[in-house]
Amino acid sequence: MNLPARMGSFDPSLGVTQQRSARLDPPVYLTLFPAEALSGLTNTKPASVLGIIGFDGFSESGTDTPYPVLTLPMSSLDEQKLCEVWLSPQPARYGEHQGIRYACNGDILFGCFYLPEQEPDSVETRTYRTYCRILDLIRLSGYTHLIRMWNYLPRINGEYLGLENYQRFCLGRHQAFAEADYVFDRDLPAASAIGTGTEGLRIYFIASRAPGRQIENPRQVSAYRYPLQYGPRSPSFSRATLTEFGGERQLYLSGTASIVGHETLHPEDAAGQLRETLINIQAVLNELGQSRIRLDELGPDCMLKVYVRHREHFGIAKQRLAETLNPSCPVIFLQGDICRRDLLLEIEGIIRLPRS
Ligand code: 3EB
Repeated sequence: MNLPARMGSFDPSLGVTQQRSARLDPPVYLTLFPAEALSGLTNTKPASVLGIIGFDGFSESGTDTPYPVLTLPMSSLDEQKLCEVWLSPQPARYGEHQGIRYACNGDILFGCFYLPEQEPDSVETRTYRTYCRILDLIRLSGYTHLIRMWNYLPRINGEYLGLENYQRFCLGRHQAFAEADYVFDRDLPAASAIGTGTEGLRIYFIASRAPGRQIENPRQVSAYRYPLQYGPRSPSFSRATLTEFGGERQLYLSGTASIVGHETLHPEDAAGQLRETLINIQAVLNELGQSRIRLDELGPDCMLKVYVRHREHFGIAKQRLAETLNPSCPVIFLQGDICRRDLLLEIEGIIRLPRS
């Protein structure tokens, strides 16, 4: 596990604000903390925390923290158990809207939602209703631009009446965006859609007051233009969103896989899929023009999250990434199902860019 240097000296007795001014400078939105160090964090300056995302075994969920907390039922594959701590350079305000817990700070809104399984409703209906609530919240709150969505659903590759759960998820999401008059090549957020082991739909997201810039990958057909063979409604997400808030420029990179055009390459070859995925990520980074950055230049203020379908591919993924990346770039490895059955892995990222 690669960790930013600042984490090695993390002292749980320090408040977040002190911690930030001491080491997290300039303002960082996302940082990775050892899960066991969090108790120190939660007792101090909670208004600087936008939210926390934990993974399997994380014990904070359901507690009475003022900020949103979501635990994803996915195993971390590295020994060190980390969680995502979303921080705010300004004090945050907290609220709840139709079950969505959120934090906002004048620039962005960070929201989490957990919907337990409800038998009579289909995946598409549950997804549609959830997306409608999210779109409702961002309209009402003034943080009207969706930047990034993380979607976690059970049995993503499972099939019911001839339609996969992922395709059903895509139906519901598409309907909500279409009804909200989204312009698909301008307004779609970056996203990930990953299968987890247990029941319930879990979504977290970032929306902002200022629009981000949608970025597509010239090596890939835009997902929202995939042909019908992948499902009756195409996946509604962009390859990346470029944002600027709090004086920072960040690229939110969607889950990226071994797809060229619209087809999966290297089925059953994890190393081949990893190589193709990195080429795809570099292709998106190249779309940044003047501010383009090389994958091997990503530093401690970036983060990559790698999902592998089968635990046995963790070793090869970790090794190949270590050969490519700068060791200062943090990487989390999680076990999760990828939305296409023939995909073995997927990589998403948050990339901080030099100031313009
Ligand atoms: C792909 O490129 C791989 O449906 O939100 C990656 C990231 C994928 C997000 C989504 C799907 C999604 O089509 C799958």
